[in-house]
Amino acid sequence: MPIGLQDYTVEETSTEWTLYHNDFSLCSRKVRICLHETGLDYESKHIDLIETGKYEVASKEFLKINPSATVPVLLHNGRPIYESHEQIKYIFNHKRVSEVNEQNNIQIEVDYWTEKASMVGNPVKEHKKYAGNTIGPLTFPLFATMLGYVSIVEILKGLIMHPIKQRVLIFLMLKIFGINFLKQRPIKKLIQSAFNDLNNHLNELESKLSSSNDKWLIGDNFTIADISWAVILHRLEECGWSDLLFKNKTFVKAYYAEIKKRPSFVKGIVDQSNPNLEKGICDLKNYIKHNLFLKSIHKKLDESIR
Ligand SMILES: N[C@@H](CCC(=O)N[C@@H](CS)C(=O)NCC(=O)O)C(=O)O
Repeated sequence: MPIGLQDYTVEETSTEWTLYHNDFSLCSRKVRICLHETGLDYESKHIDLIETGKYEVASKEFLKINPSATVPVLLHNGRPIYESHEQIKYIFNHKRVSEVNEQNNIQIEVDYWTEKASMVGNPVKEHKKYAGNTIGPLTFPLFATMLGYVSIVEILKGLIMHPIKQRVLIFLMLKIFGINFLKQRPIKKLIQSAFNDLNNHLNELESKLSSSNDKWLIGDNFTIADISWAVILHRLEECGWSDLLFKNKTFVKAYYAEIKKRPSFVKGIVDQSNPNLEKGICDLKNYIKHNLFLKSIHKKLDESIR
C-alpha cells in the first residue's frame, strides 16, 4: 500500500481538508491533535471500527477511500494521504507551524522520535523498533471489554468484508473468550514481550527528557514527536498499564501531565469519547482490581521490569 499523498482523488469535494477517523483509534487521535494544534478547519467523517460497533471501515464505500480498510485517512482537496505519521508530517509542513522545520539537527531528532512512536506495518511485529507497534497487543484487554458491547454478528460480517482476515479472527476470539483469551500462551507471550519492549522505549524517553531543560521533547516547540508520544502515553493510561510503566519515570509522568493540559489534547481525545470506550474502560478497571488472572498478569509484568 502506498504511503503519503497520492496523485489521484478518491472523492469529489469542495472541502480542503477531510478526515476519516474513529473516536477510539490511536492513529486517528494523533491526526486530530495535529489538526487542532494547527487550527486547520476540517470536515470530520467518523468511521466505526468493530470496537466501536461495526466494521464500517470495511464497507464498500470506505474501501473506495482506503482499500486497506484502516483509519485515519486524511484528504487534501480530495487526494488521500495514507499512514498517520505521514499525515501529521504533511499537516505540519503545510502549516509550517514551528521554526523547527528549518533547523536541520532538530528535524533529525523530531523524525527519530516520531518514527519511534509510529505504528508501521504489522502491529504484532517490530516492537523493538516501533513503540507504536507494541500498542496493539497491549490494547487486547481493552478490546476484550469493549467487544462485550458489540454484537457477534457484526464481527462475523468482518470475515466476509474485511481484507485483513487475521485481524477479524483475533477480534472474534476476543469476543468469544473475553479476557480469558489472554490466557492463551502465545498471546500471553506477545503481551509480555510488547510490555518489555515498550518499557525500554519509555526508559529511553525518560533519559531524553531528563537530559535537557527543554519544554517539550525536542526544544520548546510542541512538535509531531510530542503528538506521537501523547497518544501512546494516553493509551497506556486508558488500558491501566501506566501505573506499572510510569512508575519510577518521573520525567515521563511530568511530561504527560503537561501534554494533558494542551487544548488540542482535550479537543482531539477527551472531548471525542465513545460509549463503548467508556464502558470498556470502566469494565477493565474493575477487572484489574478484582479478576485474579489480570491481577496476576499485572504482578508478573511489574516484576519483569524491576
Ligand atoms: N499504520 C497505520 C495504522 C492504521 C490502523 O491500523 N488503524 C486501525 C485503528 S488505530 C484500524 O483502522 N483498524 C481497522 C481494523 O482493524 O479493522 C497508520 O498509522 O495510519
